[in-house]
Amino acid sequence: MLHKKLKAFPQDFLWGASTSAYQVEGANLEDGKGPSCQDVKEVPEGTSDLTVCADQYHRYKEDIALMAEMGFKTYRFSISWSRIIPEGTGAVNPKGIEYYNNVINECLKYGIEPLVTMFHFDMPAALDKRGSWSNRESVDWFLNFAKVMYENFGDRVKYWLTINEQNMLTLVGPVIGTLTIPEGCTNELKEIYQQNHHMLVAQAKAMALCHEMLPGAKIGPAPNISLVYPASCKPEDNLAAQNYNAIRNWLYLDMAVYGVYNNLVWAWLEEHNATPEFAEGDEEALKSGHPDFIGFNYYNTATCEWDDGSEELSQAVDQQTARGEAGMFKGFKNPNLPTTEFGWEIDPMGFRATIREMYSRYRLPMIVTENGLGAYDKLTEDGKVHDPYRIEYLRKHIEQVQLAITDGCEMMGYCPWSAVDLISTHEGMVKRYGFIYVDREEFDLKTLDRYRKDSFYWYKKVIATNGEDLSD
Ligand code: BGP
Repeated sequence: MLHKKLKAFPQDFLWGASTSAYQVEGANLEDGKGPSCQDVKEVPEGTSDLTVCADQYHRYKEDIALMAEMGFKTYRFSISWSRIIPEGTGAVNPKGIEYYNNVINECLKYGIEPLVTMFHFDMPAALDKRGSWSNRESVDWFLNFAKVMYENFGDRVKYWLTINEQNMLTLVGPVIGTLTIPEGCTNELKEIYQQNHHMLVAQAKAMALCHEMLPGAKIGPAPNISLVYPASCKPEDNLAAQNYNAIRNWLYLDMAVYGVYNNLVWAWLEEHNATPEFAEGDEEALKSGHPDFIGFNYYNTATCEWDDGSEELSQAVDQQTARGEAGMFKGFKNPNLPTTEFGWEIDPMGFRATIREMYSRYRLPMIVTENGLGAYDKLTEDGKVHDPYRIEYLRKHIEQVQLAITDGCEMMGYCPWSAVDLISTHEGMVKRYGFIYVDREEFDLKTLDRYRKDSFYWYKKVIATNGEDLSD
């Protein structure tokens, strides 16, 4: 649709950026924090561990001051479960509560709305030992953690996100370092979708509890949504795209919003004897969630073609790689899209298409909780970081958000990844996303000083003009 006149971003649009606890905080075993699965995993060769990260635990004041300087309206960060409850269940760590109180208060001091992710890839290691999400009790563990957060922070936090990228936990758990399969398991697919089911129930219950305990707050899911294109206009490629859209995207949002399993995914799981078991009360619990909005991460679209099921397909490399499922779909390299230095396709127009599709399916306001470009940034001798490629990437994506708003989609905010440089899920420190450069290398911690990148000044102007001026 060509628009003659673009609609402006809403006056209360939440401009900000995102991070996650295990990737940014460091201090991973300090002040009573228990280890999470991220602290005990084997990190990919050549990449840093998660001991220090960007050291935000000790530098949150400086980081939040810089965010305030950029004019942030919101800061999306996550709360580390094992910093709050070191063993995952049981005793609460007062130092953990104190830390997040400080972060929240520091944000509010500058008028920055905290947007809190409750769970971002960091299951307490103690709970991993008890079977992680495979254990039915995980629903109660999570609900208890949610309650502790609502009790301690609910007087000030108005926006909550449940589980970051539950779809990626399910689809590419090993890449992120989160998949735990119990010994003796004979049907891995069933086990994974049982874990997924527990997360879905836990999420729905946490949303319902939020509404009960904090009537003024808003809560939503935060999956990674990438619209899937068919590789051609062949009818079978279109069916393949529908299959992958269901498995990758709609399963999670159909559940969060309507509390029902996507029928295509259910039929596929049936084929593999992998449908999850429902415990008593799950059906009602799933329908009781009712998110107030949808948070979603977008990096690029996916493309796939028909698969006739005759051969084994390669598995996904990471979050943004369309994998294959025999007889369902096969990943296809889209020849129309450029890629980042790390091989992820770049598709701003697909961002608009993704937003349009989500809005037509769910009719809920949406906030972008991640979007961004990972690159090898360089600090110059005079303390500058010239990142025109990031400015270009973000500009093109923000333009598409405005087009989607003009299309009639309700958008609440935009939080690119990431506020500050941090450790990537599996590609270390060298894959940088931040507006704020952190002076450290993969293994050499250097000064950990902060520097404003060129994109910092650019984003500051974007926010100051409420998205009207996107020029350099
Ligand atoms: C998302 C995760 C983030 C983040 C981002 C960039 O999938 O929610 O935690 O890391 O992707 O990915 P990567 O670090 O792999 O480049």
